[in-house]
Amino acid sequence: MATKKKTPAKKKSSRKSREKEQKRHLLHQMIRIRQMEEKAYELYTQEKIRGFLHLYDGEEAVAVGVIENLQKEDSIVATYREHGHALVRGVSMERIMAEMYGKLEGCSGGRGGSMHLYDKETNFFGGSAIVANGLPMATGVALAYKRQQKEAIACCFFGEGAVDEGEFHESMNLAALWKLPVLFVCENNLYSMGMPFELAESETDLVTKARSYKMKASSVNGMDVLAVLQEARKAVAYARDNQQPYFLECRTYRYRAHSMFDPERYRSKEEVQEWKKKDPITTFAEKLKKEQLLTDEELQHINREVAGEVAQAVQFAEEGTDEPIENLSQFVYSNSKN
Ligand SMILES: Cc1ncc(C[n+]2csc(CCOP(=O)(O)OP(=O)(O)O)c2C)c(N)n1
Repeated sequence: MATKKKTPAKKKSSRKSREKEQKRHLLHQMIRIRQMEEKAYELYTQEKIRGFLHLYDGEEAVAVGVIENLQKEDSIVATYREHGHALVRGVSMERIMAEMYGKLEGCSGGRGGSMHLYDKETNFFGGSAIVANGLPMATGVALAYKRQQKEAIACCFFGEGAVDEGEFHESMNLAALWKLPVLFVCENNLYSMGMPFELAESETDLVTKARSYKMKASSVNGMDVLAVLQEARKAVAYARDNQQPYFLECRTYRYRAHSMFDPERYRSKEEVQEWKKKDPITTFAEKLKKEQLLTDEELQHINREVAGEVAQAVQFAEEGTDEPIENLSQFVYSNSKN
């Protein structure tokens, strides 16, 4: 049977509807992260979530824009500020929330908590409390992929605070020297706890720093999801096609305190407010409205739908199982049961 050729007008309209779908998907993903984090904050103040909690509000465009470009077989290594990365990678909000509650149904069986989300299904290798710890892990994963002749890449997210650490330099050097397919994504939110970036670095141009390892590198506005999406697309393709590392700096900002114990004496409220004017979600929603790809009603609908997902995740965590005391020594010693 002869296939009908699409007329230019039809082609244009299907391109437009694909574009609309993708842009709304990006917005939806960022809203999912934002609402989940807002709820986590609330639950922490109610002592439902305990231990440390590092929230990602303000930085959503980075995780969403980068992860959108990854394939299923690629892997992700992140930091303790990783709820959003796990979520957009495909770990369910229910399992993330249950993990924050320390319940058995959590993605790390309730053993990791907020900082140690892990999921084998989606190649999500955590979640780690140690600054810069993800870089050598991702480098090792990429080395394994290369030796197994897989097409996959390892994608590593870390803050600019990690750039001071020896592990950063060791990993960058080996990844470049051994030509490993790692995408190093630096989420430069300007503060490492209370330490401003410019007081910690002799070279604040991170692209220059990365290039000193003969690594291809670029920098992007991390508050703009489309800019991140496009730059990460090039970076991912480069790493995959050339079997080489790539360093991508995303310039962003965290709205909340470093963790839940931080009086925030290192910055002013005005500074935070200024950054909020560049909010990745509201600016993107406005842009879509201007382009007539989104209406106010549709935005409300997305927000309501996500609120329902959050409520369901909380219920799942509330109803989850506390680990029995007999399990206390499990996974601790190599000769223990299980
Ligand atoms: C090796 C190590 N040194 C110090 C700390 C204490 N610490 C925890 S978070 C943090 C700040 C890291 O900031 P950055 O890497 O910029 O990431 P962000 O928290 O801004 O996302 C520090 C110094 C740690 N966890 N590990």
